[in-house]
Amino acid sequence: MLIQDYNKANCSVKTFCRMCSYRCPIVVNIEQGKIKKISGDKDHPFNEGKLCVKGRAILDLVYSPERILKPLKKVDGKWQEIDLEVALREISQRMLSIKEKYGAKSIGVWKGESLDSTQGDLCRRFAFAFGTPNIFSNDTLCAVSKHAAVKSVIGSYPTSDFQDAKCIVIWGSNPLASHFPLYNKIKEARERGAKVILIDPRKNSFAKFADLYFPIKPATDGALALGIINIIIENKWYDQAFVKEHTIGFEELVQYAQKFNPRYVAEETGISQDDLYKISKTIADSAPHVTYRVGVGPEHHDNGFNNIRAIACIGALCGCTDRPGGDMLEEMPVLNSLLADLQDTIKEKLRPIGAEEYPVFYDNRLEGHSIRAMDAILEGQPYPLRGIILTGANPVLTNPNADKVEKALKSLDLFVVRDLFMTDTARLADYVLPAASFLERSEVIRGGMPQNISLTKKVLEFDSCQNEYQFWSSLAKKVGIGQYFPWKDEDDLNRWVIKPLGLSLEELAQKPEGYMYKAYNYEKFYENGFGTPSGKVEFSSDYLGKYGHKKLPVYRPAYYLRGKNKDQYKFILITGARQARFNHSCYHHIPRFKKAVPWPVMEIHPEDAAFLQVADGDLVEVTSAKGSLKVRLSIVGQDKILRGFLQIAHGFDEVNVNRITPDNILDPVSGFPAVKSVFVNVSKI
Ligand SMILES: Nc1nc2c(c(=O)[nH]1)N[C@H]1C(S)=C(S)[C@@H](COP(=O)(O)OP(=O)(O)OC[C@H]3O[C@@H](n4cnc5c(=O)[nH]c(N)nc54)[C@H](O)[C@@H]3O)O[C@H]1N2
Ligand SMILES: Nc1nc2c(c(=O)[nH]1)N[C@H]1C(S)=C(S)[C@@H](COP(=O)(O)OP(=O)(O)OC[C@H]3O[C@@H](n4cnc5c(=O)[nH]c(N)nc54)[C@H](O)[C@@H]3O)O[C@H]1N2
Ligand code: SF4
Ligand SMILES: [Mo]
Repeated sequence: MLIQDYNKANCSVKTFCRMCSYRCPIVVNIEQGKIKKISGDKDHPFNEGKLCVKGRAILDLVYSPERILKPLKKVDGKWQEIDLEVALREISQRMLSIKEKYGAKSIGVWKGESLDSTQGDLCRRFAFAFGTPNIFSNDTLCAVSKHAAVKSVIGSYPTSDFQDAKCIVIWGSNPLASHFPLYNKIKEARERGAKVILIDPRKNSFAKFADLYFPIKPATDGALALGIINIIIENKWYDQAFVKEHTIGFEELVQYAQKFNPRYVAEETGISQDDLYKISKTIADSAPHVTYRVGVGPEHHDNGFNNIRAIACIGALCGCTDRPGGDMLEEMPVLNSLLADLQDTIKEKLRPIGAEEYPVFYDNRLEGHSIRAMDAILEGQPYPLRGIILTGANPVLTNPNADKVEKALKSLDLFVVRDLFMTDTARLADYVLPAASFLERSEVIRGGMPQNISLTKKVLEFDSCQNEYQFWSSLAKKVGIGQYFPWKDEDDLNRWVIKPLGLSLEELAQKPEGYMYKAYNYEKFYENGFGTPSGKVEFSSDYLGKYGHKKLPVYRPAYYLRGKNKDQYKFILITGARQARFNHSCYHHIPRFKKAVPWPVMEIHPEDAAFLQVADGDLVEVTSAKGSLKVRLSIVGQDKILRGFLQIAHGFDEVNVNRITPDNILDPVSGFPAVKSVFVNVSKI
């Protein structure tokens, strides 16, 4: 059924929630073109009808009275409504004049976390066709570091096989707040007898579902992982046949890991020698049915890349890779790619901002570094960046050093923002264009189940709210690259995307449970090897060595532990712990969410609070090298956070923690910023 038909009929449509990237299956009930109710799809095996608190607020998003429904242009500092066609024409003219003056690469395209899969690829396709390699995204802070780190060891990023797992190790993640469907799967695995281990400096809300919780000093996961490796090797608990046949660099790893004796590891991580032994033994006893999940916790430090590499080595050592109950290596569907015809041409000619400094990041994501983009805008180095078309992102709240982000974005010759709402980022733009929500588009997605793809349905439409396909294809025509968007409409594009599957769009649309393009096979390495340069698991990586990085997952203490500025600052601030109701800066406008959590609080240990002579709920000033922030305190339980460490969530506009996060302390391999180990002082107001 088409959107036109929904307008007339009373019907229910099966599609997917995209209030976060999990895409839980939903049923949308429509009466006369208006959505009356959305509920979880009980028939779908992925989540059996369960929705999280955000998934139950979809109507508050799509029908929010605060939505921008008309294109806006800033004239003399004030917003004026403008016709969509006129806005697109003006934007295209300004893009072309920037291109003429500075070259196409001076225009950047920026996409945020709310757009992925084909939606993200449309942005990339537009950029490449326009002739710029400068795509920026949330990926400068999200998942690329861990994906690249794990990929350097086992060749791709695994999916956890919770179904048969006997042990699940969670490093710096909170599935209850951030990964609702996984939380359900982990809970079920535990009911079947799996041991769940949580390693986190904060006893986060998931801890009550873990069998063992170990508080770790931030950014020391690498030392812990190498300590575990050392014990597993010394006791010969590793999978000797697997290591012999399928890995390289083992001898070097054995030698290096010897440095990580239990005493040193305990001192460095804060985890006792007994607990170190307990973690190692639990993993070894359950191997190969052990899977691990690395969250964003270990990523946001200046040594995260190698810490995560060390974590990945444990699973490989114990033979858990691509084995039942371990780390599954999914095979990707063969689909038509929106990038295949353009990517290589661009790659040969142009390097995006940040690619020279962070080539591992570039190799893994083929995009620019969004933090370095701010320097390019303000200083013109390595070349000027003068225009940005941004969609589905809010970097003033989500990139580090917000004052600098604002200053940079304000100084652009052209800044266009597409969003559903007037955000702190949109306020800086020359044009704000109303964007369609996920219910206003149809897209091909990888489902939550392995090797499964599905089609989401467009069930709603607002005039002037273009979806990504409509926007990029209409802008492409106006800047003279319309030939790269030959599809008649979104359905036509989706039809082309799935063509290699030998399945029609109509057939896919009729499979709300999705289409499993291939049955899952374990132990593919016997036949295909691993996706690394050598085809083996690489404990030592020549690829990383080639760029001047350490070949082994060498543990380098984070800057905050290395002593620099140690006397100047009293505390280390962790930022960005997820909250169930929000997705970064999203959904704060929903009145009942705003009422429940009006502002972020700063978590503090009771003894630190006593030392500062502050009480629960007090307003304090937190100061870092980048600025200061007034925030209310929450004195948490003795065992909830390590002494000397604090935590503030991100995404709140009035108390934007990224005003005080540094944009100049970055992991040398991945370029990820140390937003979870910020030196700060706290004073009472
Ligand atoms: N509700 C909600 N869900 C979300 C999101 C959201 O904004 N809201 N965002 C989505 C996105 S884009 C992402 S990337 C994911 C993130 O998902 P997760 O990685 O699960 O993020 P958090 O829930 O913040 O959990 C991170 C944990 O890491 C801990 N931590 C901090 N530093 C360290 C460290 O050095 N080592 C260890 N071991 N732990 C550390 C923190 O205390 C925190 O408990 O969530 C996704 N899901
Ligand atoms: N200090 C600190 N900073 C962090 C993190 C942290 O842990 N600590 N986490 C980082 C991580 S992992 C991530 S992923 C980033 C996220 O960074 P961003 O991607 O910038 O995050 P959002 O706040 O989700 O911004 C999404 C915007 O898209 C809009 N939007 C929603 N749906 C649509 C749509 O369908 N189309 C369009 N065009 N717009 C839409 C929303 O209204 C919102 O304004 O934040 C990062 N920032
Ligand atoms: S976890 Fe929640 S927000 Fe994310 S897709 Fe599922 S119901 Fe929607
Ligand atoms: Mo993220």
